[in-house]
Amino acid sequence: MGASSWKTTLAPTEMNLLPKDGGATYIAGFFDLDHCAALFTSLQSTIDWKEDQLLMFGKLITTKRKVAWVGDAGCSYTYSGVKKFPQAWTADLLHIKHKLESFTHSTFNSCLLNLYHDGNEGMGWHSDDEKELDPFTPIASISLGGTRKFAFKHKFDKTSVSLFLEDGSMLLMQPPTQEFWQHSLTKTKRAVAPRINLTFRAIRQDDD
Ligand SMILES: O=C(O)CCC(=O)C(=O)O
Ligand SMILES: [Mn+2]
Repeated sequence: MGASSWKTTLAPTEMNLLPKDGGATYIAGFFDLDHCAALFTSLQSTIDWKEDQLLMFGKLITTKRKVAWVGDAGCSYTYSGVKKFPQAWTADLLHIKHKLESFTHSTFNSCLLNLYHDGNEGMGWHSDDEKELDPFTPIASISLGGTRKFAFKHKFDKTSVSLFLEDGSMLLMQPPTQEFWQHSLTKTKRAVAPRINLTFRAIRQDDD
């Protein structure tokens, strides 16, 4: 394929990272670095961050990682056995949401925010496939702050794919990725800067 034909499809860095059963596209520099630093600071103070609570083996576990669930009124979300009610959108999040919506031609009504203080905090293998989520809308993931390793593992043949999510990047997970792949954010002993991740999602409100 000649370089001139790339422009009609995706840039080489924006190709599907998954070999089958879904699609994941990584876009470095979706936000420029000055904007990222400002967004990080602003999100730290405008969002009501809470430690996450997960039901594991019948016990309620509190994580060090902080989370927040933001969305349209009525977009409640249950994951790991705990029901979350949404905080209202902030100006920053609406700005990002609109940029993502015009880029992806999809509509998002909610966003899960995670704040990882250091490399001891990560997220284990899971799929974003809860019944409230519209399985036909992609999930758009924005990374701000320290670079972290993110991995996919196929549910059936265990094929794995990993990449580093950099400050200001966007990872777009297309249907039916959540049906066939799990993903995780790997913990690391490396010194890494704090990181905020935003995943924009579509909740099926009529199921609530
Ligand atoms: O922090 C990340 O990049 C992943 C977060 C994630 O998978 C989730 O919030 O469901
Ligand atoms: Mn996830």
